[in-house]
Amino acid sequence: MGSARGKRWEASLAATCFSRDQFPPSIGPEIAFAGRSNVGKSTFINGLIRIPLAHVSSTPGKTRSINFYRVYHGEGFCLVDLPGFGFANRARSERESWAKLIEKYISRREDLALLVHLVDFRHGLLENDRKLQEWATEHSVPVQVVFTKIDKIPRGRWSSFLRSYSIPPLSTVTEPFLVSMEKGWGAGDFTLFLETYLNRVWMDQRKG
Ligand SMILES: Nc1nc2c(ncn2[C@@H]2O[C@H](COP(=O)(O)OP(=O)(O)OP(=O)(O)O)[C@@H](O)[C@H]2O)c(=O)[nH]1
Ligand SMILES: [Mg+2]
Repeated sequence: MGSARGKRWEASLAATCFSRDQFPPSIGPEIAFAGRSNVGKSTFINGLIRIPLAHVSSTPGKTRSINFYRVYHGEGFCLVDLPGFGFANRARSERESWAKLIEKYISRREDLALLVHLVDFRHGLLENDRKLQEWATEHSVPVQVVFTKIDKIPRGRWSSFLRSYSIPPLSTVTEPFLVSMEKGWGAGDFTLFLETYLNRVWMDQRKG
């Protein structure tokens, strides 16, 4: 799968933010990755840029800041790693401040072009996932659903799992993607989708 992909995207860390006033000035359209703690957001970003820039951990709650990765491809864009939500083992106040930071980002960030909503394929959309979908819809932010860790489910059950999760309302630009960064499955298809999506965003920007 990796060999079918084009040139590797050059990327670098542009900013690490714990509050809204630390968000960087505009550095192109932003593709943000959101989802419950431990679904594999940071792993997915590393898989897309094909170098381990984002920190990954088997302990949920690893990413606590919003991290902006600048990608030098086409006209330039940004991959944004959001802290995970819904992790019960953190203090309530800490969870609430993360949720507020994520909500501020989603509701006020003008450069946000697409919210990639990652969901563990074993669990499907839980209450917090539905909440995220509602926020995005309220703020007219396009969402693309990606199911992660599909290697944990036998292949023969993928389509029935997918059907059971695809009950409306499900906000997603195209059909949900099924990926496993552990195995490298689905990264190429998602990259192609993202390049097409970004071409449209850049074209719209040029039109003003
Ligand atoms: N089996 C399997 N494990 C995965 C996959 N993707 C990520 N993981 C593992 O899941 C764990 C969590 O991955 P992260 O990328 O840190 O998850 P995250 O969503 O960024 O987590 P937070 O930063 O805590 O919100 C790590 O142990 C990864 O190696 C996958 O596709 N398959
Ligand atoms: Mg992370």
